[in-house]
Amino acid sequence: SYGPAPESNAEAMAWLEQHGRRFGHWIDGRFTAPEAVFETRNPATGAVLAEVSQGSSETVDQAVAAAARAFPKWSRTPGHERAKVLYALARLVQKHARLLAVLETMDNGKPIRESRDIDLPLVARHFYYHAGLAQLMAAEQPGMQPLGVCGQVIPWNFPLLMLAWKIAPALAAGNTVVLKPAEYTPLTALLFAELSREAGLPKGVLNIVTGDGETGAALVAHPGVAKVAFTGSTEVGKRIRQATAGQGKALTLELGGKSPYIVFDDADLDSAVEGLVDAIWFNQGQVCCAGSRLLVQEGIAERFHAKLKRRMDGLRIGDPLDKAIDIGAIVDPIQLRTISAMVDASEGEVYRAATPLPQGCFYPPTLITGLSPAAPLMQEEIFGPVLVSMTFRTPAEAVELANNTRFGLAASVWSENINLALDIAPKLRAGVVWVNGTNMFDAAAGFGGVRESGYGREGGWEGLAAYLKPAAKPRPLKAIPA
Ligand code: TXE
Repeated sequence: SYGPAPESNAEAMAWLEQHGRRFGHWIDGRFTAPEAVFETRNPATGAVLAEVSQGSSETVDQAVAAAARAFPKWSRTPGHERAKVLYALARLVQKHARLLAVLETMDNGKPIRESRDIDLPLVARHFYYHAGLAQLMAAEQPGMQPLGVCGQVIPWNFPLLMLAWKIAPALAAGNTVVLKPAEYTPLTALLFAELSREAGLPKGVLNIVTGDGETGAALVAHPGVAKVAFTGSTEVGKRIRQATAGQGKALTLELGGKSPYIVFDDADLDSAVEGLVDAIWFNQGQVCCAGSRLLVQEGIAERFHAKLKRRMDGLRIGDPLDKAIDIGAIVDPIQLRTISAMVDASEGEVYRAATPLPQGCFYPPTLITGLSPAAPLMQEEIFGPVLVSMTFRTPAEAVELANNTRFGLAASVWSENINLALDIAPKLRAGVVWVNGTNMFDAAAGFGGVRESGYGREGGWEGLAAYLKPAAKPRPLKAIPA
């Protein structure tokens, strides 16, 4: 252990035990009896945490039916009443932040410092923000109404945060929800479901169906679902777009990325190195907008790589519950094998951090240089702690290389010359461009991609608008007294 003592998992284990470590789905405000269970494990130790249920198409039917029954009342509940429930949810997330953070870290393998200091505060912020929007909606979005039952499918890299991104706007707008968490990380969604009852969310407004891609596909295809929101791989996103195309369903997709991180020769190099640690090694690089493609100006490349390698060697890998850990476990051995195989097949020069690597589902921070722009690792999302690096000479070349990708989620530009940075930023094809920074998120700022990174925005008024449609009948205007 690097820290004084790892964060205690006692409360999280007690919660799991309270449920006999076996979970059904959350439908109509209660847990169903467990069915066809599968195991969810702690990737850092390999230990089974609990068994959860594999939702069938019948389960999805039940959940969609519950959400449809709850819709008429919830959609007509005044915005300020919906806001009350969202505020209560935000406060309950804060009250149980430690338990939620530990459970998240155990199920996902991410460092407790990240789940505690980044994920959980952003989750609470998302509910507070959308409570505010629910209250303002009638005034700000007159003539708009919710869509109906929303089917939401989320990934495993930020289980609770992605749940918040999906359900907070949906509920604020007056929709009801069936959400399917990822099969690797279902636990915090189930705990959250219990909190939703405590917060006073009426039964059926939020339903959680666990299971794998088949369960997700059944939800997406369900005729009772009016809108689909998906975050995950580009491959599955494309399949979902095809599946929903003929059904007239509203759709938002937040998919993969290969985001460029551009460092000019006049950048503050120490800050750029720190930013890069955050960009590619936050959450073991399992981040859709990870700055996974370094473009560094030729004249400083050697110096920058040397600084970066020193910093990589100092990163601490180990028990994710250890408060001093920088790098936790990879979410699952399957993902670990994928990352390993991609790096092993690379023709570049591979540098692995000289930091001690624990046994198990861990992968070291890795830097790969000497690849051509067309090399597979330059083009494909690795979704692990692996950075690829190349050099450029001129700003125009930096822009060309940065845009040489099928993705377009995020980008970072580092330069002390603000004129240069602000000239480059709008030329980058990406949903968000950060200047001298990275990974800056806020509930009020719409987030999303272009090209194969998906479309639609989550967060802000734009994100809320994705859960609304023009009202079927215009509201009669009250006569204005003369
Ligand atoms: O993703 P999937 P996986 C990328 C990343 C990673 C790769 C594989 O490159 O290495 O995807 O990860 C559900 N219809 N990202 O296999 O399969 C699934 O059950 C409906 C990037 O885990 O996309 C889970 O809940 N749903 C990414 C969710 O989709 C389906 C985050 C994501 O799983 C489905 C995750 C189907 N046909 C992975 N098939 C990001 N952009 O943040 C699967 N699912």
